[in-house]
Amino acid sequence: MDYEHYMKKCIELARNGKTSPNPMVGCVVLDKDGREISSGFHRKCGENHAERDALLKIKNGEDFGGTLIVNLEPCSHWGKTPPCTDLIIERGIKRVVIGMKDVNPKVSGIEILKKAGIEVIDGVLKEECERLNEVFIKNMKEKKTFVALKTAVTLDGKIATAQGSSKWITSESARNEVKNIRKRYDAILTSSSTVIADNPSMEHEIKIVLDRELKTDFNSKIYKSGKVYVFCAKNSDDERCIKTPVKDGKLDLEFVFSKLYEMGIMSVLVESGGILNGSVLKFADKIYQFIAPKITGDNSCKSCYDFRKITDINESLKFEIASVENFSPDILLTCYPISEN
Ligand code: AOF
Ligand code: ZN
Repeated sequence: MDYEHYMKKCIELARNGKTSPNPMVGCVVLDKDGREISSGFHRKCGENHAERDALLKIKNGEDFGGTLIVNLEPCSHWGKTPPCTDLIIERGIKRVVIGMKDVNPKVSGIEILKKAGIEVIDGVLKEECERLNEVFIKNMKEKKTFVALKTAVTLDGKIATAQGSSKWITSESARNEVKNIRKRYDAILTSSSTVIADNPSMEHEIKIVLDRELKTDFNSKIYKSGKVYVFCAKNSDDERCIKTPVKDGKLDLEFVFSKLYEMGIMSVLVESGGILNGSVLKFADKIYQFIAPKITGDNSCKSCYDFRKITDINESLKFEIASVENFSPDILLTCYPISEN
């Protein structure tokens, strides 16, 4: 049986959900002869889990002796919804195929299914399933917000000319992809310098501006839509402002990211200039790097990561490139830091 095919389908279904802080989960059900009879996904935190969504669409009995495929170990606890293992057992499913084990300590679904005499096949497309729920995994294991960084550079790694001209480095198709990427994150984050230099609107439900001195004009486009929070070192009566400690002359990012987690923001996409990008690198779980086939000029052009001085190339931060995609004429590299960093 080609379970990988169905697991891919689960992953695709799962992506339809806007589930934060919950995981993205999709499910396919086959009857006892291996024919697909139902599918479902988790739409939103608090609503039915993928398994329940798929099973409730079919008449009790049709799925008797069938196989259930799901990208995450079924839950076995009472949360906002009842345990999925109860329903799977009740429906007489005889085999459950799982992508990855749940990192939520409350869940021990595999054990419970096995005890009920159900065959469990675990680890099908495990890596893809873990990538799908990388935010949930980080949140559960580390109790921290997942930090992604997006940048768009020229072949010589520049984001702007010395005068700050940066519109537009990448093509329309790349910029459209940025809109898709933003949708996957609970919030986007930028700096006062970017707001002042580019006056972007950055469409999103939740926007974060790091503005130590409160230099930005609150009439700038970014403040016109969505919910905006401003991290600053000054006292302010404006309810959007969050007083933040300063470290080495800059807003303390450790504080910022832990505050975001406290606020229930499980993932954030940083879109800013070289200085903030450089400081964020230490926290970045993932980098989206668009590259445009252009060359700007000399060293007066702005570099995309103003990080640190090093003398030995072995000291550089190292990444794994997870994918290379074409957004012609540009490309997108998706990178993950290597843990030895
Ligand atoms: C989901 N959707 O499809 C599956 C989940 O509070 P609850 O009842 O929604 O439970 C949330 C937990 O259930 C979640 O942390 C995860 O461990 C498990 N499985 N969650 O939101 C799903 N299968
Ligand atoms: Zn469940």
